[in-house]
Amino acid sequence: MRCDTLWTRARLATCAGDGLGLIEQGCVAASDGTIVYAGPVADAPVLDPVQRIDCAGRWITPGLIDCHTHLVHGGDRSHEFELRLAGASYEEIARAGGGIVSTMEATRAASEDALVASALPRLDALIAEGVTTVEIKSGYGLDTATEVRMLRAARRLGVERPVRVATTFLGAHALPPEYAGDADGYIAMLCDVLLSQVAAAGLADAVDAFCEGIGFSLAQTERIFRAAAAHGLPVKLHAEQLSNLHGAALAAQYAAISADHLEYLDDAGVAAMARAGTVATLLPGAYYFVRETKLPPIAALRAAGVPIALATDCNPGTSPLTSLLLTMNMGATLFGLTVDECLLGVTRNGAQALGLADRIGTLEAGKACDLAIWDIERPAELVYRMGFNPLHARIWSGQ
Ligand code: DI6
Ligand code: FE
Repeated sequence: MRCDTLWTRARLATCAGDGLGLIEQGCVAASDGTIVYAGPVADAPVLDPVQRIDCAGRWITPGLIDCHTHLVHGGDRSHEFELRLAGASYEEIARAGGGIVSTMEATRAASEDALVASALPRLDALIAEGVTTVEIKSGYGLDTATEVRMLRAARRLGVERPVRVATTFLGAHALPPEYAGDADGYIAMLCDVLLSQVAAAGLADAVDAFCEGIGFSLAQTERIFRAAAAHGLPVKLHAEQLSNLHGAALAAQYAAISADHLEYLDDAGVAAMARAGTVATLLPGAYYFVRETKLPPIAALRAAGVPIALATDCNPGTSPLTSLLLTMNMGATLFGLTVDECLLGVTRNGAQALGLADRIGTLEAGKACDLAIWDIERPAELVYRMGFNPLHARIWSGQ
């Protein structure tokens, strides 16, 4: 079989089938950016590659997937970090006009070029650790012009760098000051005006909302979900992060691809997610940064067979984190996830959380050739180390 590139003498964590799908003597072959073979050398068809790359026993995993970020935004919130160090809580700061609304002001003041320029170093940090797909949400504009500008900036990041960008419309992230006291009016504007514009311009791959006491109610979230469905867009949800509003169960009812955070998720929510095939995206960076103490119900999620994804939640308020490797370490250390769960959380299950399970997330024929090649002896090292990057090479779409 003729192919563009053959990576030989590799050890593979295919992340397909059971567990990590480990193969000691493996190879990967790709043509036109797509994997044509990934598996044991012994079972490989006769391959006639244009280019042959000797991996000298290094490990290959699927390119990593960060399935929940707020990478595009203006400004930072290091000042609020200092206030929190002095004892203020995240919710107190939010209610006092800080929080998401302060980032909204900085984002509204930034041009599209400025948004791209400020996001690039964060994106580059992720890429440097083998990330090949990143989800990016809007939600710091909270008006038509800025939400659209954020999504355009997110799309442009996928042109400026060799990375796949999945965009998510998060207009329902916080109530902008213009709509103070009229959350329903804001939701109506999102559903009737802004979402139509975003959908018509092809700027969003999914729709998200912040269902929370300091965010939007269950009823308001449901209106967003209905509008998303009318535009044929899949939904996901920030649910049960600070309290239990039963958002995950509502999301499951709307066949959400993921429900995210989930510290306060209850058994009924777990069962609803299991029935709907909704991925649980856990965000240990936010848990750590706001010093949350309530753990997501890991044992119940496992028992119900809910797929678990892990992501950075990179955002200026609750998770200024740009390392998916450290996220895995936190998933293991703070949440008690196994090495296999952490690695599947940033590969196969991350892909499912984006509705992209048919294209990325595993090393299998037919998937995009997104690879991370690591200087490690065992896959567990990717989860075990803190602040160390063993990436040897990163391949995106075969390049
Ligand atoms: N939950 C979060 O942790 C972030 N957004 C959300 O809905 C926080 C965003 C911020 O504080 O800027
Ligand atoms: Fe988030």
